[in-house]
Amino acid sequence: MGACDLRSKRVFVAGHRGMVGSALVRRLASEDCETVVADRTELDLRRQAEVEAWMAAFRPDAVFLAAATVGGILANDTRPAEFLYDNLMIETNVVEAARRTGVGKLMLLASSCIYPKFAPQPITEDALLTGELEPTNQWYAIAKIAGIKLCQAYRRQYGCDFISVMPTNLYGPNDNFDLTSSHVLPALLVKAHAARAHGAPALEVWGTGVPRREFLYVDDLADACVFVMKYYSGEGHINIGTGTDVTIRKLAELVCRIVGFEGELRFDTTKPDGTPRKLLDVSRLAALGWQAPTTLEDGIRRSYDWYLAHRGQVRGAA
Ligand code: GFB
Repeated sequence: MGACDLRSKRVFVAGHRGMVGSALVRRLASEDCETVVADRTELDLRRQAEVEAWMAAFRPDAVFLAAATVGGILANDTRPAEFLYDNLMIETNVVEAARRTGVGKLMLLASSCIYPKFAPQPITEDALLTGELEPTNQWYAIAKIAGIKLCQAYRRQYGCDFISVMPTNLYGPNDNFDLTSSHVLPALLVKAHAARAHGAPALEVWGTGVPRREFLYVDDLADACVFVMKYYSGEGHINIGTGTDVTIRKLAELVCRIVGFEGELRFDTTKPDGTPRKLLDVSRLAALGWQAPTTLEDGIRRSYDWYLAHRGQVRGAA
């Protein structure tokens, strides 16, 4: 186990239609490897027999496990069974099939919401399982914690080079812009765009605006994942973030400035705030030699440009 050279390798990106998977496919285009993907119509990752048959047929050398049922705070809170069942099944099936077919290296992508609700900030990797989870996303968190543990268990028992990374809140091209299931950043872009277009006096922001969040542009995440895949091997998971965070109020103000909406912000405190803060400690990643190149402002501008160019095709577009 050790460094993983992707040259001439067949690399499976599970979840290539999602925001993260599609960014990984874009990033891998500049590596000298063969990227393989499977459409949802031909492979349902929640079905063990389908996953095992597909993996046996395609025999990838490396796997990025970026497939997951994901969503924002409301989707997590209202669809607990899907978030738990889908994610447990996807992880278990892909990890076991990877072992059976001799995959040389696998990376599982988890999420910063696996950490305790009141973890000391910035959150180091060691904070895992040291306290209670945030209730709105505990179902997703439990599934992702199981995924990390799966990778560790397969390392210990079978010697598989399976690793996991913990991305912070992500945004970028191919994000989900449906206001009922999206994360905050795409939601604010849609709302600010619609508010400007309709000359609305105000824009509604969920919660108090006080929580703090860290945001990583998804192409930076993909670059970090490829970097970690190549140069890291170990039982401990690695945080991936920018190392800085903002309040939701500041984020909304920044989005409004970029979109050109000049009305006021109205906070809907009947909606949940979620965890007060989740800023990742990224010193382990920095020590390996990677840091995020894209500023929040640049990333939001690029996301907004992407949204404007693809508005006709995305769910929930205004
Ligand atoms: O991005 P978000 O949905 O997820 O919400 P979490 C972040 C913060 O933004 C919360 C506020 O305090 C929301 O109340 N917010 C303000 C909004 N306006 C809006 C809006 O219009 N839409 C949304 N969605 N939020 C998720 C977890 O937590 O983070 C997932 O539920 C996952 O499991 C993801 O881990 C990264 O950051 O609170």
